[in-house]
Amino acid sequence: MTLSQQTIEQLAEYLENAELQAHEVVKITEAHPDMDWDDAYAIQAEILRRKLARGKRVVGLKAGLTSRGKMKQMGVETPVFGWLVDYFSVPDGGEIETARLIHPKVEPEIVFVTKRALKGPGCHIGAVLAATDFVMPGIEIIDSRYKDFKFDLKSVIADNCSSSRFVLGGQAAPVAGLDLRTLGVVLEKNGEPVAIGAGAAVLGHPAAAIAALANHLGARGEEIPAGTMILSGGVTEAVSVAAGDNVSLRIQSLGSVSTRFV
Ligand code: OOG
Ligand code: MG
Repeated sequence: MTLSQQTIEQLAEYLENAELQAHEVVKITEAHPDMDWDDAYAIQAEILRRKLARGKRVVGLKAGLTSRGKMKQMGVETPVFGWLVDYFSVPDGGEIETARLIHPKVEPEIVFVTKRALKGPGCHIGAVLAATDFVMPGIEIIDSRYKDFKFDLKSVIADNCSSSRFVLGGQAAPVAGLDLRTLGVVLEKNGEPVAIGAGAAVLGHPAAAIAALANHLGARGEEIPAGTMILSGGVTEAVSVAAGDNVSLRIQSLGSVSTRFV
């Protein structure tokens, strides 16, 4: 850690205000080039502390930057982890108020729900599959608070990995009998396919993203509790959206999910 508690609190307020007021800000590493990863996660945790103090609840976790497409698009190499709170959740087919967001993008995700706790270090895809209750399709709406959606890893971690909204599809599939690597993923905007991929784009196997999250939390003495919903990371690069757009996601064997930007 290189930042004081006071600076961590100031940066958390700066980033949370940008989210709540839907305005973009200069990335925090400009003023704090020496901040480290622990500082970044401490700012992220402080934003969550502020929300919990206002009565918000955590409803899920996420891994991000887990696919080549995403890493290449954002110019970074390492997965990142964040949290999802209650008001991020949008029902399947529901509307998203674009004016409340800055410059939203959508990405197709394979979503896990656990039935047993997962703890690192040493968590692997076998443990993840054994602890998975079911998987579902999910659209994540990311909305970096940084100018032009450009950032470095520490800045994006502090900004809770651009988290903004998510939409879950209603069909819950058990993982037994599914090969998550070869599941086809088609993201459509206004009826046109705009991003196409398969599960293996996410770290070779989407369960590896969940194992990486368990190992990240394990290094901090924490675990993924039973019954946790987790976004495993965009399968393809993210696609910009604007008011008027309809977005739907189809994942082979997992059904579909959609949302509208108004
Ligand atoms: C960071 C968040 C990435 C994913 O699935 O890769 C993410 C970003 O690209 O803004 O949620
Ligand atoms: Mg994502």
